Amino acid sequence: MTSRNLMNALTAAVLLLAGTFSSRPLRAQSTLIQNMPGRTVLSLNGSWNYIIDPYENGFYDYRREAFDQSKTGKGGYYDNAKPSSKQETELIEYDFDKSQAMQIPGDWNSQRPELLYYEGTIWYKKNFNLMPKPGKRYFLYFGAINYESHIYLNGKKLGMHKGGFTPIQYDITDQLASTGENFVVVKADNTRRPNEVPTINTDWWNYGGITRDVFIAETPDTYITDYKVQLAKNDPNTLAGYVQLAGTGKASQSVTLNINEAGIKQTVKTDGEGRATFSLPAKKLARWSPQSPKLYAVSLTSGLDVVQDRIGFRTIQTKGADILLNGKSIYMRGISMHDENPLIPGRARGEGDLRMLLTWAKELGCNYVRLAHYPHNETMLKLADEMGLLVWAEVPVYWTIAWENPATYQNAEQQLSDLISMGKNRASVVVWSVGNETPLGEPRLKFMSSLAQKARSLDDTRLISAALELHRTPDNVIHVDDPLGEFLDLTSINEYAGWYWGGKPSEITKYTFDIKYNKPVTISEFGGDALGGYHADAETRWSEEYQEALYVNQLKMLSTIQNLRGMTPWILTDFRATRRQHPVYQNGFNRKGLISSTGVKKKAFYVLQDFYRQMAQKYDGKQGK
Ligand code: GCB
Repeated sequence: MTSRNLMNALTAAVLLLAGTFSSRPLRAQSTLIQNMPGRTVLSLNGSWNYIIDPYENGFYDYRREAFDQSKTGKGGYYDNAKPSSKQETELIEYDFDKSQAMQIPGDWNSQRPELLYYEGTIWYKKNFNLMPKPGKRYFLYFGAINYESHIYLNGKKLGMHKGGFTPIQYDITDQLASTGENFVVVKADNTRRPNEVPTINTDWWNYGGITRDVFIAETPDTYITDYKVQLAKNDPNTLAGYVQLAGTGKASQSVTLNINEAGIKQTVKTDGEGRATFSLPAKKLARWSPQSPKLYAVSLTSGLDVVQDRIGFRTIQTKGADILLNGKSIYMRGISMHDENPLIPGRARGEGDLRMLLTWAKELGCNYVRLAHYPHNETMLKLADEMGLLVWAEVPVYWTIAWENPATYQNAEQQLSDLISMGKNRASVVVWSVGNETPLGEPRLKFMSSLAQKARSLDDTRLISAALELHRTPDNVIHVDDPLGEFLDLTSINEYAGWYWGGKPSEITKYTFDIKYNKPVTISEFGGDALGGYHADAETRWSEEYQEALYVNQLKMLSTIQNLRGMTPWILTDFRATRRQHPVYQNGFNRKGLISSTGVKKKAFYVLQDFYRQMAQKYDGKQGK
């Protein structure tokens, strides 16, 4: 045994004897509990100490064996070890408390210049005080950690999670220290890998770290773990749904659904599995829509548990070429956006940033947003409910991922299930998108159609789509005939005439469309780059005038599509993208934003705003809203 090994073994033995630590097997993450942010919570947002660990020394020993898989389970940075005497005679080569700190939620890239391009591991540590109360359960919640996270509480592993944009929850009731003094350690690793979702190649910044809220939620021992309260799919006059309890007392429990304002109250009993369904007349409920985003205070009560939510009620369906919201044909005046605040620039950190993005969309005249290309913050969906914006929500099945790898599929399906769980009570969410610009081919069709079917099986009250590609023939016809289209409710296409192909903006009106499916068409992307403040003529790339002309001519060209019922041009604001290298015009930014990275509206913004005024007039009979 080398002296280093001996040291590790001794440290582990000492810790084990001290009784504070013991190794335990890896536990699977519990399934997502509905509406965690709506619970009584102890926020762990704020300052977290961190250690940059590119060689993963805090995770592996020098033979590259994972410490947390060893017999003692000890030796990693998650021990948060301290010398037992002031003289520091023990060898411990890290110290969280003497390390730097950064703000959580927040990506690491935008907080330290040296981390702008960093891809690898960073460890985080936070202390917190919590005296557990008898009869209560406690759940540790992370809104998102990009990409792979290993989470430890008081030196014990809670689990590992993959996927940078979905919530992570662990029941920590039995791991909390009786003294009330606890520490949580997170290993976040944003290394890009070929078999992951997304894969190594994207057109957005690989922001790492704990990017969304962290808190501990408290529930009674038997608690409401899941619920859905929405209008029934085939009967808009019925409010239908279910409640699922968890915990020892979940069977044969009364659960009361209460919507005071509408005089709705119903008590149902759970079955042996803790599940109860309800169904009651919904005639009294006003319908949610972008013009009138009515939300009701809904409460669910069972024993000691009460969950409050604000829920809107609407129907969404398609009929031939039409998208019907509450039975009425609509035009989806949308815009695409990333979960990024261009003014930082970095991942949006919470309600303030998100509200700014949606306020810009409203100013543009939108009734719809495409939250590309991965699940956005749960808060975003709640804000969209409140502000009256329809939502397209998506999973990061982007470009070319490992279609034939079963683990990749499982991962994509898990992210889709978590997204649907997060958004299923939000009136704003009307489209589940299973991916973006995926290439034709059999394994991909199997992968994507399975995802579409999964989405439908999890939630048949919303539309299913994906952003498809097109192909052109020399007669200037744009064909849309991707076989995946059979499985989708909307035919959505990304189309870059005037930027990646098709000549100058003034030349693109020569194209016509040949679309195989008689379904509503939405253009999920079109656009071109413009450097805010750079002015030239309409034929000079990167100028605001070029982008303006591109929008004018795109709108002309698209008006020939009979089934066109909406669009989400690319994109609301400029955003960071590593592949965008032009030193004058891009500088690491995709400049297709209608709003620049300094928050200034470009000329094309007003072209789209004007068009949306006309469409609002045509479909809703009034301006702007
Ligand atoms: C696309 C992608 C989007 C890119 C955009 C672009 O088709 O879906 O993620 O950022 O084009 O700017 O090229």
